[in-house]
Amino acid sequence: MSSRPIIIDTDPGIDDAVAIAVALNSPELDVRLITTVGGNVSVEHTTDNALKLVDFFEKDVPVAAGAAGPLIAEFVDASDIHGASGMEGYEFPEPDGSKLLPQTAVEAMRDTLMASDKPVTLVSLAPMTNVALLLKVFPQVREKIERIVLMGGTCGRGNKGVLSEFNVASDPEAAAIVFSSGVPIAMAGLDVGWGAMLRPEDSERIRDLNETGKMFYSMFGHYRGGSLKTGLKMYDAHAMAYLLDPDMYETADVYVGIELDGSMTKGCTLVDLRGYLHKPVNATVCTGIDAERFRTWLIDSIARCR
Ligand SMILES: [Ca+2]
Repeated sequence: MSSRPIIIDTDPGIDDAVAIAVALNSPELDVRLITTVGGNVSVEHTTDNALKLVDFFEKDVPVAAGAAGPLIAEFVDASDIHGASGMEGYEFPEPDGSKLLPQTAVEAMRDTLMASDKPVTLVSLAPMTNVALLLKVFPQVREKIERIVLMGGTCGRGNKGVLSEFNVASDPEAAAIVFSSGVPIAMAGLDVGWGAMLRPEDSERIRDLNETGKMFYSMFGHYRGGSLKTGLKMYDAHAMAYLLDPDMYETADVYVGIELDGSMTKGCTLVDLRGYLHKPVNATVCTGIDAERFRTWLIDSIARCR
């Protein structure tokens, strides 16, 4: 099987770093471009972090910097979870910057998509500002997008608001543009991240695998998406896991609406599992996870890294 082309839009972010490591080292994926956005930390930091990861894995993958903040909402980062730099806990060499494209993220995505001889999967691991702008500014790219596989949203409780997830609630208008775009969407939300935490023994196995495992273990010690003792949430890795091994998920093809008006619910994903809203299906949503299989998959994936 030839490898599948993907573009990753991301805000690394410790769980982003795990997802990127998996993708860059998967023989099944051909990472054509990484684009960055302000999210977990500022776009300056997320771009720097993406460049560090590409250098760490010695991959020839270009990086393009995108939006500094949401379309309308105020920018509020998650440095309380990922540390001030976004990838706290490991000292990477300073990237030389040779992989950084002069184009903006949206231009680079357009160029990469239009130059591709086959449809490209867009993997969104961050607030969807760049993806929304891409779809609005360059609508001709739609036919080149196989689908958008995203980490975002939730079927139940939230991690930014009571019922809202960080990536969607950080830029609700962008998420609304993406979910109403007509491009096929697969959504791995908070539920699967919570349903398949990395246990202490899993983190220790990862540490002992290789250089990459040691790098992640030292970042895990600073990650506040759980803890090394209580278990770690690997949210963004689920987008990559769904892309590579969808059978480990239970899914439902449903309508997902993005709440834009609620004074207490703005940024909620209304995952209409029971069809109350009588709206056409716009997403395949992960509703369940085989946790044991995910953990084994993740450890095997990191074992393939340097
Ligand atoms: Ca992320």
